Amino acid sequence: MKYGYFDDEKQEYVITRPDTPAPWANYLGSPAYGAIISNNAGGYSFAKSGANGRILRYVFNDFDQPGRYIYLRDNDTADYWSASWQPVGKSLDTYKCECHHGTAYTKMFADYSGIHSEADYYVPLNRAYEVWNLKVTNTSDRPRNLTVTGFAEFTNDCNYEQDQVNLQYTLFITQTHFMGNRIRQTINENQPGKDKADGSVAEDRFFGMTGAEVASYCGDKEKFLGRYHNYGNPVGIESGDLGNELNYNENSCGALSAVITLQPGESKDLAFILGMKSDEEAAEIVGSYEADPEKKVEEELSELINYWHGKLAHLHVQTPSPEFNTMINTWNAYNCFMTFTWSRAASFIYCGLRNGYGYRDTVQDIQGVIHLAPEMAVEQIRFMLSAQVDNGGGLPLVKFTHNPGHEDTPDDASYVQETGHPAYRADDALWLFPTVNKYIGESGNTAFLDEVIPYANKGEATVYEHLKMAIDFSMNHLGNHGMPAGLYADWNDCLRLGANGESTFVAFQFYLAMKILGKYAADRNDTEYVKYLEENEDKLAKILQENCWNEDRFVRGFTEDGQTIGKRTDPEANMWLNPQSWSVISGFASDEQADKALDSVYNILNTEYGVMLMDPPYHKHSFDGALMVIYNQGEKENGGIFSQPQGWIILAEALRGHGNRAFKYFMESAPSAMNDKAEIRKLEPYCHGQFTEGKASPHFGRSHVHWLTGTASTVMVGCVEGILGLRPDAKGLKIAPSIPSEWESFTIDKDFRGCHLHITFRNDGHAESGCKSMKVNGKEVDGCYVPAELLTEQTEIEYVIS
Ligand code: IFM
Repeated sequence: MKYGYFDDEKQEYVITRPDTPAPWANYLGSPAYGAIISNNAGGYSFAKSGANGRILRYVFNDFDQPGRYIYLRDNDTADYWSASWQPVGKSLDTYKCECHHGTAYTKMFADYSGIHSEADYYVPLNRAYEVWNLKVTNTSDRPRNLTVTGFAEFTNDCNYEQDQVNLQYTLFITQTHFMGNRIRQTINENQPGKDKADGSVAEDRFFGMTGAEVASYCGDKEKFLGRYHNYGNPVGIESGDLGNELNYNENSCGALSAVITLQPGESKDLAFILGMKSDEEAAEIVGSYEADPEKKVEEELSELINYWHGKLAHLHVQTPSPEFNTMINTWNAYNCFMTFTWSRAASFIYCGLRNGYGYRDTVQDIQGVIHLAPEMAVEQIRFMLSAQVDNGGGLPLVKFTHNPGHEDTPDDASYVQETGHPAYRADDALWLFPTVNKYIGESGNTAFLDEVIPYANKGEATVYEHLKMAIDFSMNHLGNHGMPAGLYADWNDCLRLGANGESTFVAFQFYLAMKILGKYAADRNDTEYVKYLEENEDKLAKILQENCWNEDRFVRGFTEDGQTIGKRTDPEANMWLNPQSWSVISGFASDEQADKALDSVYNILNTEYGVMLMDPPYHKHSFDGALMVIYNQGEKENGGIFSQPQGWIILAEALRGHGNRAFKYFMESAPSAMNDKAEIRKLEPYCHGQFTEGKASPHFGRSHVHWLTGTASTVMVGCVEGILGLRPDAKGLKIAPSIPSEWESFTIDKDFRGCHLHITFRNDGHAESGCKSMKVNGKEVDGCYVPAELLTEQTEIEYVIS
């Protein structure tokens, strides 16, 4: 079943049926002021922190309420509806609507009883407040008398949990005031200086309206809704008069009504503005929309669109696959920017309670934007290097208040107590290698390796030395066979292999890390270190070959007490995805092993909705460190189709030149490819989820945990480096696509180091990969490699696959 379509021209997803199987969301704003909005206007807003700066209330795990509601009422008939289908929820026979989710804005269009409305929701670029602009048009042939009401439900406390649970306190601390064109909500107003217990100063919230006089207002939620009413039929809307009530205790809100008359064909713009500012600033902000709200809104929306579309335009593909084009050009790319910006901070699933960045998540998220915004990426790489401890390990959780050079580490009880992270993880710092390498490839900025960056706890070092320390960390934490120890966990949060147990996945990461650093060391004539790395690489390779290859697969690892995890004869979890894909990505597997391991993945783990993380799920034969057994079979790490590894298997197949399979895996897991199966996937067809329920689940194919997932970056990398084969290194660009053999031609437009590349591919012979010839600006080059010296402002590349 289909609920909408991709408008690739406008880079919007258009929802044509509002009764979607889950709230389909969009992100507005930035960490300074963030807002999440669903296709039915549900969602919440916050300043700086989803947990501690919460402004709008939202009930998680419920039915997507409350939200940013705009009600319309026909004062001649007393009939009323909302600018989004919910909360009033008129019959879809008579109420027609569309929701357009765009890049950092959402538009709701509705037509009901001869009235057309367009509500535009956005946070202006670099501003810390939000705008809901309603353009209402009389499309009937008679004058219409309407009341338009905006409603925002404030939290009673900036801390989301306090607001929800500490009612003996929070019900007695708020007041609202009417300020002429806005409601002002104060918290702890009675406290001199309004200094909060935690030392911060609470700011007032405001909800203002411009474009018409306020006809009536309400600052008290219960008065607005009325007891035994709900958001769909508030008494203030039914009656057409908000009663000019304010709150003193209990729950506050901002509700403002305007009464307008529209002649046939006439339109009017009303802007509602919401934020958390001092009253003086609020007055200024609301006032700035007074002169010409329509013009200001238009300008602000174009500014936002230009900003985001400008970022996304740095890579544009035109292939025979609309599902691929829309993900690469818009939605997967935008998803990468959202994970880069928001980490795992706030969504309809993440309530905002995380008080920092996960090390591995963040370092991986960076990879997804490197090809579009290397200058943004490097800032974040610097930040993450400053969260590396001087022993080479990463801080498992990097606090939002991170203070490089002064942080406690997992070796300190204080860190453990504050963050809840008791120990180092085996993989965290190893993610730095591919991320730094991709950045250097994209930018050509090898001088980055010499930049001096502090460690998290004390001291500082060049980036090159930081990387050496990451190698030392793994070297100093080896297990029984001499492979990297599993420590508290590797990429798989649910796998506790322990201080002497070992992870094959981390061993492959470590192998790749040594290869990457080996190249840098050779370029710098650090010959002793090159030798050291080569020796250890060989040693590790031998250990891996002797212990981890099991006929047609690599095992997952070893427990402290010597049990092998992921043997083909194990009754459960005998086949794991990540060691197979990473054996190829790391460059470790022989050709024969690579093809066998990838075939095993295909034959044993693949499903129509993607590849399961492992199979069979743990049920009766788990071991002590197999925490995933807490999940139902087929869910999450227990045999679910975990989404992030889909990117790695796409990449691995592509690196082997298996374009058909790489693309098949892309299609199985692409949200866009599920657009007409939305009743199965349930999640938004334009963003990734954390996982899809596996074969063992009665809800096989249903996806969960929208938007904020490392999948965005791994699938992006799998597609850009793998399928499209764009593999820059410090000296130029290697092009090695692995495509479905049915593609006869496609084009890529890419901005690269200040030049624009237009690449046309021909594949008349229907191959999956391989380079027959390549011309750069008309000149044949060897090895399908574009040396940086050949780049011109407009570089034309003609590539023949077969
Ligand atoms: O790798 C982790 C990630 O850090 C958090 N979500 C789950 C993934 C797999 O366990």
